[in-house]
Amino acid sequence: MSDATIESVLHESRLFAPPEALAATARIGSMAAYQALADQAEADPDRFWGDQAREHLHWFEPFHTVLNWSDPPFARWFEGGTTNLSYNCLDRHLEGPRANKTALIWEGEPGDGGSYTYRELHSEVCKAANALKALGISKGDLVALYMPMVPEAAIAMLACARIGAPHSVVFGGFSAEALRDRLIDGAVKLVITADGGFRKDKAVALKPAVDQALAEGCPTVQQVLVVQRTKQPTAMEPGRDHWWHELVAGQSSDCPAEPMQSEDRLFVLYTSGSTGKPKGVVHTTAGYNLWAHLTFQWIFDIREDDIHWCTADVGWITGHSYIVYGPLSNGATTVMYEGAPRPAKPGAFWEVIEKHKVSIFYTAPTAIRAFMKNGREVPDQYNMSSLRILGTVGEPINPEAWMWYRDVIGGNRCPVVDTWWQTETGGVMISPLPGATPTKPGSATLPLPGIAADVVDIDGSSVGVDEGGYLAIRRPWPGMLRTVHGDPERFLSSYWQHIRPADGSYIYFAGDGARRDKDGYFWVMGRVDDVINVSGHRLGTMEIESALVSHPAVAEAAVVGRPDELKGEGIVAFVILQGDCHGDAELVKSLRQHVGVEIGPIARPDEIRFSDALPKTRSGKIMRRILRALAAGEKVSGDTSTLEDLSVLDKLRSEA
Ligand code: 7RM
Repeated sequence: MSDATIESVLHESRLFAPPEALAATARIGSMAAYQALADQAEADPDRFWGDQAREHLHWFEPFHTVLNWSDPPFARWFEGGTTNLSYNCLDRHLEGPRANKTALIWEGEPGDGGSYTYRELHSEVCKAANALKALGISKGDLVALYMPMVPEAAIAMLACARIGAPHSVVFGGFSAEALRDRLIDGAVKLVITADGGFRKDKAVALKPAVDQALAEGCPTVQQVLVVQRTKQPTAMEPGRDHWWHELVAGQSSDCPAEPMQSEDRLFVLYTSGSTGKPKGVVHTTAGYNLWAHLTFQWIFDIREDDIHWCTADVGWITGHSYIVYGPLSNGATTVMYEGAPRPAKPGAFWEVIEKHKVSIFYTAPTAIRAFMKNGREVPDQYNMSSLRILGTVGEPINPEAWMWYRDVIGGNRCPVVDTWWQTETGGVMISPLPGATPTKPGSATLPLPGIAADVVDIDGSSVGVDEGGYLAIRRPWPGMLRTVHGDPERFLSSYWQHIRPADGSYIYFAGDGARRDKDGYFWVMGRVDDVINVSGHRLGTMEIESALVSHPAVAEAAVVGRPDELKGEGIVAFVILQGDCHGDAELVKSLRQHVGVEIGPIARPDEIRFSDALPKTRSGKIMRRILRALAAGEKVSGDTSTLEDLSVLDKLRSEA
């Protein structure tokens, strides 16, 4: 048993019941209520999902079929219906008192900021949508966003959805190279960016990366729309580049939402897998909207006066679903913060909570571990009595961090919801319901109603209590990805061909390992494929290897994760150099920088070890298991009989 397993077994006996006051008022306020909903979904999924879709979304035209699963695993949900995500997030709130309710609170890093009511946000989105049309963007055209955390990011996403132009948000921390890959793969027509953003009290430029990506050849990109954020000097190419404040301000604030087919493409979001370049995960209109809406409502038990703050970046799925679409679809108030805690301001987050009276706070375990390290003296200086629910996402949370979060941030009053999900699932899949589910520190607890999650073996049979296996989903759900952009084969091989049931049915393979305890609670153990999770950011080892190998000094590279107290996982690269190259500190620096340029700073290896051989099987496959053990400083155990050259092991050991 690993330390982590021992730790979680010890914590299994600790149960935290939902606060009575919350259970009394929550939408789902008891385990019986949860079970009733889950049973209903299980007994008649079509009826369950159909009812939910009719209740929670506005339809221009009603759907005639809940789920078309005639060509599995390619699902079609709510066929025949037309709806619009931007309408559901804005227009439908304008009729009653919500029109003047705050929709978005924005807090800029330097201390500037502002807010938008639903009416104001609607008007800004309409103007931006008309600006997109003026730039020649129409239904079906892919628009990329490469943005800092400013309101225009959310406005641009909603404007795209409004006119039926799918968006592809690229995290602003990715490099020009990574941006270019995504622009080319998606055949993007327009890029929306900003001059820069504020990061750790400095203005960081963004537009030059767009210029660089386009200079190296992105033939489909015709125009660039640039938000002025930092006011730093920015080169603009006449005819191609347009300032947002010049183009958008003059537009009409009347732009009816385009009725979209349920299965029309809503967005593409790239995420790392175990092979090749990142995959463009495709989500579609109605199913994604429903799942973001429902999960937000269930998991945070949202109330009219809540102030919700999710600390993710809009460049990740968490930002899509729980900063923008889930909250706005529910008519909630959502907070968007440009900054991060930084040495000069370790209390930055707590200040935002105090200032805006945040009631729901959703962040990542890696952030919590960093706060723990600073000590409770920092958060203790702030009044955070407005908080009522705490959430975590992105990676397994160790019970210590969970307990600290509940105690120090939540004052032992607030339920902690540990939410397991993925870019591919569109919304949360396994999570406590704050008014119903007793929680155990470190467990994401139980699947949401309608989600047939299980832990299975390679044949798809459920494994026994406390036995490890693959985390899998047995039935389709509305928020599931529909395909991988431009590569349906990869969609099949990545998610549907790993687990092979004898009856030929399709089971979704999440890429994570997990176990269920005697109460049916899920304990997610982390990835079982070649994906590493650094501070909640998903990175493919192969992507980093390709980046390293593209450096002239590198002949071969193998990358693995190793446990890291703060980041969850750190990156270790084993590198074989070209004949005449010498592995010194200078080269380490240059290789790290090179990876930063190829992918982005988050992908830079923490450690680079030079070697003259890698442990390989006789068929030439790198034995990552061995490298992982070496990287973690553990003894290499298990079967090494397939190793081609045993002496490699000794060399790697002595060099470490
Ligand atoms: C939302 C998001 C997905 C991967 C996933 C897991 C890991 C996410 C949890 C978690 C344990 C959690 N999307 N993961 N949440 N592991 N407990 N609550 O993170 O596509 O970027 O990453 O993240 O490995 O497969 S993602």
